[in-house]
Amino acid sequence: MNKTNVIRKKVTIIGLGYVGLPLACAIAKTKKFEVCGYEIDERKAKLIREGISPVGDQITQKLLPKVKLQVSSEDQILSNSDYFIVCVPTPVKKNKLPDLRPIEAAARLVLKYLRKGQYVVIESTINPGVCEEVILPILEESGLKGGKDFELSHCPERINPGDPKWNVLNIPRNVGSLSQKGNKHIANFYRSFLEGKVNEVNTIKVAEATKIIENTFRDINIAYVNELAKSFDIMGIDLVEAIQAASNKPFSFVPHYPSCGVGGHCIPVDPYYLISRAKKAGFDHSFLRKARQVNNSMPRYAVKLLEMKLKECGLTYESAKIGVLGLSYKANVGDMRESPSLEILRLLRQNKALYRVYDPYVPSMSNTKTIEELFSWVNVILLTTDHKEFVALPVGLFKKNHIKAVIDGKNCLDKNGIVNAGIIYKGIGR
Ligand code: SAJ
Repeated sequence: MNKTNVIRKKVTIIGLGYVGLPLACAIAKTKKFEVCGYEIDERKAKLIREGISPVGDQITQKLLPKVKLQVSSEDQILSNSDYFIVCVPTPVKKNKLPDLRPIEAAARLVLKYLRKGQYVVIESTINPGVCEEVILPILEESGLKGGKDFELSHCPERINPGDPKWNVLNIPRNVGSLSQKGNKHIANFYRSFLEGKVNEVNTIKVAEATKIIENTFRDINIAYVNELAKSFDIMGIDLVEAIQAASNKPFSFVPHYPSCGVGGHCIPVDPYYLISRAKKAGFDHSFLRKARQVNNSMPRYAVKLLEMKLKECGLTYESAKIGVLGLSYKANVGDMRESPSLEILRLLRQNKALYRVYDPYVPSMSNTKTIEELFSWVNVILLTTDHKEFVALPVGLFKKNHIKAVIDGKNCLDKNGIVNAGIIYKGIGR
């Protein structure tokens, strides 16, 4: 019992990954609730119990050692919860169709402990329809009625890994529920531990659609500049400079930049959820599918540029020694999910290329220990992740190690400096 002897409501978060763990810390920080976490991976659960965050989230690393969390990989921890918040992955299968098994398994766990008067919130990214067509039927196997005996809500997560400004506390959120009354309650529940605005939308489907729209918007805009990169490379126009110039238009231009590919567990995945659900309803999102094809073509495009530049400097796959800088999908994080680097390495192996890899955020998968060690062995550089350690690389390092060509897959290196040093440089659209 806490000081005021008020019985605190129990919140159980299912899935303590990059979404669930920051959320658990944000709720526990208020001391208004008894906060529990169900984490299927006992190794992660043990680390969290020891106050060590398995996710590189700044808020979590700051708060975890200070807050009280009960964490277990046994599902009994879900018993007597007043709120369940589901934060499990929603990936796609190899055939790019939604893989709802994790979220169905989470729904079945909740079903086991579902009682009248409880609230179930889904934070995982899902397409419109998943709550009412997949999750609700599972929960109603209890004989209880959603929107009446218990509430089902969707509050899409918006965690942006590695973002120094936006975090679980200050990011605005949207929430939709089966019933208006339940939605008001859940919105106020979130307002009791978040600083950001909590917006109530009219239906659960609108809430499901918001996140999908946000991420599909990003995917098509990246595909747009990736296709521009291919035409500007032929026309010899620096697309990156053109986009930077277009960005000084004070309204209605949102810059995105070409690169060797689109990775992560959101942007390259979420559009497939919408494509698949709309297809079931009889609509073919040909534009979204095309955007996915363009973005999926970029790793191969980067390797094509590499082959062009090898020829230009008189090298072949047999004589070139390629240094691959980067494994993770995004700058300054060690997350390799859907990373373009992995597809690029597969293509290099297919061509029997000689290569070394270095990613400071993924030492376990790097086969060199330092940037200097990699540079001392290679004669060509292929950058695939724009980590801050790579962006700052001095041109002298390239010169000292007699690098013949640089393929800049994230357009983040000192192009002019490298060119002026007499080294062949090729970016993506640059
Ligand atoms: N990328 C480009 N060009 C761009 C932007 C990104 O090629 O102009 C590539 C990145 O290199 C990366 C991939 O796309 O491989 C995804 O990058 P991202 O910055 O979108 O990073 P994510 O996957 O962490 O996306 C998250 C998402 N947040 C949530 O889903 C809650 C997304 O909605 C955000 O828009 C995004 O962060 C963000 O804005 O940073």
